Amino acid sequence: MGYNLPITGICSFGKYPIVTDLDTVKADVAVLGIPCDIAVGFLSGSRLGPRRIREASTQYARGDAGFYDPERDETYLAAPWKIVDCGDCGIVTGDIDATLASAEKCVRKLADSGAIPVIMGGDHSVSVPVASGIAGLGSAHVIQLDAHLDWSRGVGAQRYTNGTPMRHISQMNHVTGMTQIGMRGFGSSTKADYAEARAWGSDIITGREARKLGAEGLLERVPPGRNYYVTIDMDALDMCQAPGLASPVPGGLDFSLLADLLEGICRRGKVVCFDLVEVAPQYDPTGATPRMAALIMLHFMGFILKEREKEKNERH
Ligand SMILES: [Mn+2]
Repeated sequence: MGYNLPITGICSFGKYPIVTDLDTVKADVAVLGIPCDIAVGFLSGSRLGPRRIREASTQYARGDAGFYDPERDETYLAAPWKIVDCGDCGIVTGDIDATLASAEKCVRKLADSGAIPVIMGGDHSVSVPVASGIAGLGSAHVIQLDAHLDWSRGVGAQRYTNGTPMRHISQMNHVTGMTQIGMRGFGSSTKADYAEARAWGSDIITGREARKLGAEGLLERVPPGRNYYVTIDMDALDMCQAPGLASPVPGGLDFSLLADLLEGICRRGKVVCFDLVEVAPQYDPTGATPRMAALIMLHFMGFILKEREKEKNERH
């Protein structure tokens, strides 16, 4: 086969091995796409997120050697850590209930396998089956990075939109609390939604506060020592850093703050699952958004496994 260059071969996430039979996953991290964007009210297109993120990610593939980061002077994701790409869960065109049920089943299989599920949306409705799919991992504190609160009641009889996931997730028995970071912008959510989220017990940190606090200050607001499920809506980032989205908003976080925060979260407790949603690549002719998404995923996977590495070394 010759050299395994990024431009050759089959386009899996990070060029990691493909395992599409979810009953046979044996890995430390399992990447899965949920290409569903039928819950979006305005700009659809995030169904193409997983495909474009995979394509962008191949450029960075480093295989068993892992990734050296000169800023942290660490090598991440090197062997023997095993990462696999499980492809996409099945979706049912036009049927949100069937699609989310399919997604939940897939996420549960990954969680049961012992791998850390890493999920690519799709619109933010896919976080509902992600959160319910990891119920078997025990109680979890949810950390949401987003421009929007996503605590709406939905539209008419439709309870699932990309503006409702956090309300659904708050009702799950295994969810013990929530830190919501990055909220901002005119019309992001109603005053009543904010009041209800606060009354439920959510800690809401606006985009302006987040930039002021920095990663260290933000981490102090996260309850320590918990299992965390982290949901990254790419519109948490400033729209100039990630314009290919269903609902881009200015005044957001930049990559360095986000990366420092994700690294700190891994030290604060145990990240058991994360998802990254809302990349709609067709609105970004530069291709920067799926590229940013791929790099955020690789960094976060690296930070998570680095902490597990340190734990193992301390035990020996
Ligand atoms: Mn969202």
